[in-house]
Amino acid sequence: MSIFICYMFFLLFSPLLIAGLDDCTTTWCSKGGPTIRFPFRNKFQQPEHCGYPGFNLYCNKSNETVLELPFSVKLVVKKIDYVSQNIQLYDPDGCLPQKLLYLNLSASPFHHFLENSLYGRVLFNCSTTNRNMGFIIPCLAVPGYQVYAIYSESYTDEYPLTSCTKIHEISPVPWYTFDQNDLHLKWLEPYCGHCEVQGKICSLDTNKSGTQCTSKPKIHRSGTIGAFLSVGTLVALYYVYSSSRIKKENQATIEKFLEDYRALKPTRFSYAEITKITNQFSEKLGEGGYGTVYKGKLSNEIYVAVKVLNNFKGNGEEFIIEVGTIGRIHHVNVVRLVGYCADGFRRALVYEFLPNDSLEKFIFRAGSKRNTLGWKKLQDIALGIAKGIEYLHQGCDQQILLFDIKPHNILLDHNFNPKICDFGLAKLCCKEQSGVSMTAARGTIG
Ligand SMILES: *[C@@H]1O[C@H](CO)[C@@H](O)[C@H](O)[C@H]1NC(C)=O
Ligand SMILES: *[C@@H]1O[C@H](CO)[C@@H](O)[C@H](O)[C@H]1NC(C)=O
Ligand SMILES: *[C@@H]1O[C@H](CO)[C@@H](O)[C@H](O)[C@H]1NC(C)=O
Ligand SMILES: *[C@@H]1O[C@H](CO)[C@@H](O)[C@H](O)[C@H]1NC(C)=O
Ligand SMILES: *[C@@H]1O[C@H](CO)[C@@H](O)[C@H](O)[C@H]1NC(C)=O
Ligand SMILES: CC(=O)N[C@H]1CO[C@H](CO)[C@@H](O)[C@@H]1O
Repeated sequence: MSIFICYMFFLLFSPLLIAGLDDCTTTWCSKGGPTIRFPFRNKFQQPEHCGYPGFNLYCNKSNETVLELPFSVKLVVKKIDYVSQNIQLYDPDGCLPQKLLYLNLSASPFHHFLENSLYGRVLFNCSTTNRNMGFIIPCLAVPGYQVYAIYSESYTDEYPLTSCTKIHEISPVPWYTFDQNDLHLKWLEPYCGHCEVQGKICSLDTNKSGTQCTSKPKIHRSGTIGAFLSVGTLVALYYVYSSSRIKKENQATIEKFLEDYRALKPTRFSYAEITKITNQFSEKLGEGGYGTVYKGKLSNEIYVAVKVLNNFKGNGEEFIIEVGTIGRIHHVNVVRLVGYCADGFRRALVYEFLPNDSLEKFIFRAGSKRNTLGWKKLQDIALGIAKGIEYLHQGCDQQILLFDIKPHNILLDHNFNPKICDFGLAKLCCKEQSGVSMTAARGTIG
């Protein structure tokens, strides 16, 4: 019986061993570096048929995995997700904007990750500091000159451009690209994701024109196979089996993580999508000076609160600040921005939905039963709010000052953890700036 099991093991796993002898086998530039396999190949180590045109990687002297994009833009590969078909890159020199000046994806098989929310930018070289002008690109500065990036949609007459010269236009990229030194790209061709999901091997087909998905390479079985069934082989096979199983489990964990990670980035929605998410704005949650909040549902059973901004004043900078800063903040005590909508003049912000309403309801509307939450819970809530504020003041790249802290703007999740929301009146200030002058009262009474 045990011999039979062993034999089955051998039949199942010997193809894996034989596949290991193929010259197109998976490689790495360094331990823990991204795996290189079809459609990618290591262009200095593997023959051309191992990869798909345009998917050439190489290992540089410091064992980094390098992808060369048109035209001569060399970026280091951080991760490759073969199932979702995307690749994460960064600039080893820490100045991605400079690389973006020369990037032209139309001549490569790759596309930007969030293709429906790309922004073109115009770069200006300015001899004075213009605090409100846009993103500063520190790595392009020279003494006495700062370089600013401005969304090309909005730059024309709204910014003070005296003492600035326009130096470049950058073709559209996702908004976060400029401050994260990360470039996420995806590829649609060749389509191997379905093959990867099944744990099969994707490769060029025999005509070298398309791809094929094979479960295992062909092997020739002969009567002499039994001779290989030595105890040693079996032990080795068992290790191959168990380690490949562990690898698969790890892979699944990573896939899950990447899926969640993608959901962490705010998505851009069209107005039509917002209408659909909110089911024609059917469930109103609240209303304020800023606009109206509706309950909504994303396709994957996630509930959201959609704030449709109505008194949209100014040049959109406030909206950009909210999306650009709050969108990047992840703190348990700060409400999360899931997405946003900027469709013509219509602007909306999409936040995570918290089921237990605002703190105000529990403190003020509990009627005769005072302190329905209990002192312990109230203390936890107060501490949570303080942590959230502390994080906004000290923990982010840019200090965020809130001017509208009140029970109304503290939401509670199902465990009554507090989350700060409503940044409509918040102000951003630089770390060095010590004073912010505020003369008028802001916000609504609460
Ligand atoms: C390759 O290795 C060198 C040497 O450490 C490093 O400076 C460079 O940034 C690496 N990356 C690229 C894309 O050349
Ligand atoms: C790169 O890898 C090779 C072999 O794997 C190793 O000998 C070499 O020291 C590595 N170089 C660096 C800079 O880590
Ligand atoms: C990008 O490259 C394509 C062809 O390689 C060319 O037609 C196009 O004009 C280029 N775009 C830019 C912005 O340079
Ligand atoms: C900005 O202008 C100054 C003065 O002309 C120049 O020295 C500097 O290189 C410019 N910066 C960029 C990024 O072009
Ligand atoms: C390869 O090409 C031949 C002739 O062009 C065609 O008959 C065959 O179906 C092709 N095979 C594949 C797998 O595409
Ligand atoms: C008071 C109140 O509304 N509590 C609810 C908070 O959220 C959890 C989970 O949704 C509910 O079970 C509670 O009833």
